[in-house]
Amino acid sequence: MDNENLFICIDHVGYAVPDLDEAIKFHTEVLGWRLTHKEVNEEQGVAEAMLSTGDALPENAQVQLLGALGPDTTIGKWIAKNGGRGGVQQVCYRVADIDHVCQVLRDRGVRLLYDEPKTGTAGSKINFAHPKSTGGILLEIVEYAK
Ligand code: MC0
Repeated sequence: MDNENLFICIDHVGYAVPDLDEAIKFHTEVLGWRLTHKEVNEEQGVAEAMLSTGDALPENAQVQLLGALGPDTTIGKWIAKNGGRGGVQQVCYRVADIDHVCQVLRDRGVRLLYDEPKTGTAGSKINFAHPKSTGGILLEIVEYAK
């Protein structure tokens, strides 16, 4: 098997949170993370916040807080299944070329959720590997907007 480096780094760990404002407050005021970005992604059903320890383009892994836009969204259902509590919902790997990486993973038997990447944080391209094909972890793959 070709052992090229598919992933640049862990981009972020995504936490599902029942209350986004409360989670931002805890992560900034208690844990000392810095809020760098907030947006609503209707397609994914989330209001999200990115937290960093670095500047502009993050060199260190970030924390992503994911609040549900409603009970029937992915995050809403995940929290309900988790007894109303938040928790680690995903780990995200950063890549340079998402089409290439997704094709390599498909060829190796990994189940990608989307045929084509969708839009993620700050105009990035994203896809997900289903937890049933990764040993139980929901893996997001992100290519930053140029
Ligand atoms: C479900 N399962 C998980 C899981 N979600 N395992 C690990 N991590 C998770 N997050 C497992 C369940 O335990 C169950 O296993 C099986 O998968 C089916 O669960 P389900 O509750 O029926 O869930 P589904 O099938 O409705 O949804 C799972 C699926 C979904 C991965 C398809 O979460 C999805 O579409 N995720 C990708 C999109 C996403 O996460 N969007 C929100 C973040 P058992 O063994 O009980 O059968 S948006 C985002 O992250 C963007 C903004 C960004 O970063 O740019």
